[in-house]
Amino acid sequence: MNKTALITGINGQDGSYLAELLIEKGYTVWGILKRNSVAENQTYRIDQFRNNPNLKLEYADLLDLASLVRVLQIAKPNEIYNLAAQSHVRISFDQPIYTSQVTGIGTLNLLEAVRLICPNARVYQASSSEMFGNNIDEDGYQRETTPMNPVSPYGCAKVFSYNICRNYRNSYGLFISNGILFNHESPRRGSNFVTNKVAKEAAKIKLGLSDKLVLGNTEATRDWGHAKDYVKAMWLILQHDQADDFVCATGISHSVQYLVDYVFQSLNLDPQKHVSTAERLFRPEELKNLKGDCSKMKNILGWEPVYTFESMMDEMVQHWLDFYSK
Ligand code: NAP
Ligand code: F7E
Repeated sequence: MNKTALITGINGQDGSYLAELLIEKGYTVWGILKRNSVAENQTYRIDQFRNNPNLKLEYADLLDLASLVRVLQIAKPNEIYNLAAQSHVRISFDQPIYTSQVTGIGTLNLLEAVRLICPNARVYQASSSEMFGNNIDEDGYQRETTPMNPVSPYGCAKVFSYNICRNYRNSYGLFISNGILFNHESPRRGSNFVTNKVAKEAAKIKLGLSDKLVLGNTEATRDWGHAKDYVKAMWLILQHDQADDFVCATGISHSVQYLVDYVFQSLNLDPQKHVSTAERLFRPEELKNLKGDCSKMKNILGWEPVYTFESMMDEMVQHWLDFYSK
């Protein structure tokens, strides 16, 4: 029998790739949309398969428990992927209460709805490397056992969600798994995240449409993978025979400065002529270094990424060159 999945955050970066993957695998996919006043903005990342008969969309919101109950009642999912969040770390300092409500309490609303309506469904929670903050194991990596010490309102909200998922798993025997994913990017990434900001602005500079790129902290390092590889990990986590928590990462870390140099060099541009920094783009507290050890995921679930940092950034730069050359 074909499976049914529900994705919260279906029109986000990850939700759009995950929906494509699940439809390819024969799932019926339900997605919830938070209402936007511009109808065209509602589904732009999923418009290319919007008319697929196996894709079903409903208005609902993680902050509106009744709407979650309504959607679970009609969708009757076997698998639920909770990807919805206010996911921007810098913005979480500007909107800490809203971020805590959506990214933290929103998860609890969903778990309560699951407990009431479909307790046999398997639930994936989008946990984040931001939960570790500046804790690093002695060998320089973060992994499932690294203590969590978040340094942003977003990270604090994600730790709450991670813990409440474990609590509901242990208390009620629900199948709830956390994927602790390190940064993952793509041409569908919001262009206010650093990889896509650099790719977009460098392409504009190359085409003579702009001259400057202004950044915050370029010394921070991140472990960047491709969202297409990471949604495969989400699916594998829910196919495992028991609920568990898994880190997903590449194990390779680069600085923001390295990212800038790589992208500008790939376009034969000199970053020193175009790139500057501004204090307003720094964060009140910075997460300095991320590098993940995903041996558990590789050994137990057999996950392997296809993209490299370089092939991912090349794809993103090409996307913006094509976009602005139309
Ligand atoms: P994203 O592009 O920002 O997508 C977030 C999604 O959540 C959007 O579809 C958004 O809808 C939806 N949403 C926001 N508030 C909502 C609410 N109150 N009710 C219902 N839907 C709501 O994020 P992403 O990069 O795809 O990440 C997916 C998940 O993984 C997030 O939970 C994120 O925190 C987590 N995560 C991401 C990364 C990463 O590097 N990408 C790493 C670790 C964890 P609108 O667009 O209509 O606002
Ligand atoms: O920043 C630095 C910034 O906003 C990366 C989210 O998906 O991954 C993401 O969070 C680094 C930081 O991602 C700019 O200070 C410098 O050190 O692309 P980002 P993030 O904060 O790591 C985690 C795992 C998540 O879970 C989140 O949802 O780049 N940086 N200059 C900048 N960052 C931005 N955005 N803009 C700049 O101009």
